[in-house]
Amino acid sequence: MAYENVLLEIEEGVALLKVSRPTALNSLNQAVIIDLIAAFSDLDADDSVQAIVLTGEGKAFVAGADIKEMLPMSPAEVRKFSTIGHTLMDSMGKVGKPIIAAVNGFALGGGMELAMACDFIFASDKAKFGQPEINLGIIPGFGGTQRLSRLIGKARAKELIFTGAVIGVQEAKELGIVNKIFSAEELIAEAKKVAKTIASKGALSLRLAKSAIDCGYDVDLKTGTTIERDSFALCFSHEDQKEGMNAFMEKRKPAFTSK
Ligand code: CO8
Repeated sequence: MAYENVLLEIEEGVALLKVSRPTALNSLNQAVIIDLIAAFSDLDADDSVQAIVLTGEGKAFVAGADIKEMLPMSPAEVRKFSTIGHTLMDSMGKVGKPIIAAVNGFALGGGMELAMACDFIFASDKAKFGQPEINLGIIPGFGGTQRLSRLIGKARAKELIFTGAVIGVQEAKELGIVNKIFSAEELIAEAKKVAKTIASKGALSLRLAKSAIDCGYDVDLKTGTTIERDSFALCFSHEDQKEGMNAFMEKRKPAFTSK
């Protein structure tokens, strides 16, 4: 499918998806969000893709939801807009392939929420993070009040959201928002390298690992370990399990076919 606001390259099992609205720092208007929903749905269905890297074109990852578009909205219109945003963020959790955020610059408001909806975040030394909505007289509306507190704890999330502070990448790493920092020049290559390592694993085990972690995260331990046990058993319905274990016994590298 053709998209107007995202760019897509696929190479060796890895999709590089770029939010591309650089004149407005890739801010998320409804058209960008609809393109992202379509792109993630297409990538989920594409068997040639095993892992996804999400980044932004130019100096921003995503500088938030589009303030100009939101300004005149009524509560009913903004609720609809928020619903589209939630649909995007929730759908990313349902994509059965790992999604790495490669945050190249500003990840503010809806941009930080988009990064947090990925499976993990790598960032360049130029990246900046924040939930500055409070400065606009609003609150995060694409899941930030929920995902940030789950990621870094309630009290730290409250400090960031109440102050609207924009923080640098070192602080974001210390808080546990960012997994790894790379130079701006190396970020995409390094994110693709990790994505290629992931792409060499079995598709079913990747999907089951992602869903077991995500579905188990918000439930009690007993329910979570039950989800894990059943997901683990499902691995044995698949050729990749035989291939992985046979390869170990035969002292060779596994060649997963994901059939
Ligand atoms: N929306 C619309 N346009 C934007 C946005 C945005 N979020 N961010 C930047 N732009 C535009 C600017 O207006 C400017 O346009 P123009 O050239 O036409 O004047 C262009 O991008 C370049 O921006 P700047 O000149 O401001 O660039 P600077 O390098 O000087 O500053 C900043 C960069 C610091 C990132 C600055 O642009 C900024 O503060 N942006 C806004 C950040 C922000 O507040 N984000 C949160 C938005 S609210 C939100 O995300 C809520 C999410 C939940 C929504 C739920 C919906 C229901």
